Amino acid sequence: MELSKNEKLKQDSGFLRGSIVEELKNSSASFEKDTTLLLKFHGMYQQDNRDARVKTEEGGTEKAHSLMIRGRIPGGRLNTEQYLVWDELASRVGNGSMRLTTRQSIQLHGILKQDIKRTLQKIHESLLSTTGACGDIVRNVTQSLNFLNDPSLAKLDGVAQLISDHFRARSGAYAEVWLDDEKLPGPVEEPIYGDRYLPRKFKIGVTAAGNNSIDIYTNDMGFAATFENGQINGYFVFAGGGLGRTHRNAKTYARVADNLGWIPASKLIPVAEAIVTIHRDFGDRNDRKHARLKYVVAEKGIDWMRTETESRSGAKFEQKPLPAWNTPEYLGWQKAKDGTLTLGLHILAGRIVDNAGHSLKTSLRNVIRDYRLSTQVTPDQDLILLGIRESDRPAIEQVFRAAGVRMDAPNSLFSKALACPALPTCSLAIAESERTLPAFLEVIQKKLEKYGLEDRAPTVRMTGCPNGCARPYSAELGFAGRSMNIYGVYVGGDYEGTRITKELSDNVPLSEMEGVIDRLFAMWKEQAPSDRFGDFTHRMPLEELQKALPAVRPAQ
Ligand code: SRM
Ligand code: SF4
Repeated sequence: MELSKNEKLKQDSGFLRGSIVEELKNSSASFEKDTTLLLKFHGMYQQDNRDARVKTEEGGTEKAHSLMIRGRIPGGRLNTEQYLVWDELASRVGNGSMRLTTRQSIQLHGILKQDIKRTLQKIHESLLSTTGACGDIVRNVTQSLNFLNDPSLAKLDGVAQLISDHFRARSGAYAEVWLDDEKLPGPVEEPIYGDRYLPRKFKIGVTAAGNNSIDIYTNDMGFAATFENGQINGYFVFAGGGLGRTHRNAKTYARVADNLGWIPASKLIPVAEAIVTIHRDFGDRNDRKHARLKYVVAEKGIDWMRTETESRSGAKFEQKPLPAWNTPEYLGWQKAKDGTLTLGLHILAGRIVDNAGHSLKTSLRNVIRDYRLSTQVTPDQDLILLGIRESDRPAIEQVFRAAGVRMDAPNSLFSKALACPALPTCSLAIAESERTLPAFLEVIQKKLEKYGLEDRAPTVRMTGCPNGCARPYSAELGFAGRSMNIYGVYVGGDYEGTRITKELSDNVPLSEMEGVIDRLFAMWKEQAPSDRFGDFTHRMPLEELQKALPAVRPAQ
């Protein structure tokens, strides 16, 4: 069978080189379309600000192209210098903001083509990279939060790093193109990926069993460590999770990963490699919408997946009881086990920027620089400052207070809410998300207060299209853009992140949303006020919940 366009492009790219070097030399402000597909493997997306158009000499308008770059930052851990490099680049070559992501990374938007090489070099000099942050490859590895500096959890630093390094592209393309390293003699090989890499992206999370600060079930593969005498003695292994879907395409769906069982610690890499290569060999290379590992697991079955993983890795899965999950609260000041303090800062939709009366970016830079702090980005788009001396707390508080930055958790609705960037940067956005979130949350908060339910605010997550980047399908209440000002509404996920939502409707106009939320909360208050919203809506039959929808909805 003939290869699909993407597969052929990867195969013909000379292990991700394509014509990037040549195009960097020309005067065009943008890269060719095919090249933009390869650039993803190098950690960047060509975008245009969809609010802005530049005037052409002929009097028309055209897109103003720029690049978004995303870091490879295993576990979202950055030392002082690394944070400062991203901060400085955001102001110098980016659009002035840093965007913390739902996979514990950082994105910079608005970088011009001519600045990209030097930008990547600066990141490389700080011992971080952007390689493999996007593309059909293993992406940024997420890791549970260790805000109390727990020595057991700290063992996961090495695990996330090991997995990240193991699945890093071996091709010399990144070093040659961006870092001016010389081409190595002989054919460059990708021992794990091969010349067509994976059929699609692959996401991995690492945590301690019982600690679901990473939304482990939404990953292609997850490892939940168990401990004996403070050492990792094994892992529960999860495979086949993912959220991306397309409206009204039943072949695509969100799915929670299956628990394959427990393996001893020594089998970590063989099992990880077995699962990644199952995706490589069985993922659908003809239909990118159906190419994720979750479809292989769903269609071939969990027993097949277990047996195939065992035969490729030589491991044997043991079936053991899984500890109950919880999601630790990290916002605000806390005392770590080594006597230092940590400060978890809530960053609405992950956007670090200075606004009038709220100098978040500048104050963070000053505090991190002056007190030599390390940081961890969270999968909920927040930032934890680590290693603060108790004696420095008053001065740090003063800096944040003067900058208008609050240090405690805002109300529980805002604390847990997520939104993807959507408009104006995301080329796939069909509705607003990040920009509309604050006003949207205000409406929900008022309804919670109306019914006296604000202490049990649901996790609310919003996206500008069905791809699910801010994990709306594992929220208690999710919204995914269907078209401008129209959203799909999803309910029934759980606070612990083990369930996928059900679709209440894929077609609710924003103008009707307040009424829908009001009626849903009224039902919740009347029928199960002591339950969490996600548990209540999970239990209720869909037809009952759909009575909250407006009588007349837009044409399908
Ligand atoms: Fe995502 C594509 C932003 C996490 C599912 N995602 C995109 C792109 C790159 C749009 C594009 O392809 O042109 C978005 C860039 C927007 C912009 O302007 O910055 C984008 N995704 C994000 C981020 C920044 C959202 C955020 O609010 O933080 C997250 C970056 C994570 C990172 O650091 O690596 C982000 N994306 C996710 C997640 C959540 C996760 O991985 O934990 C998902 C759902 C889980 C999953 O993969 O199933 C997700 N993004 C997608 C998809 C749908 C994939 C699918 O299987 O169908 C796309 C579209 C695609 O790949 O074709 C996508
Ligand atoms: Fe873009 Fe859609 Fe992802 Fe939002 S969910 S960032 S709109 S691809």
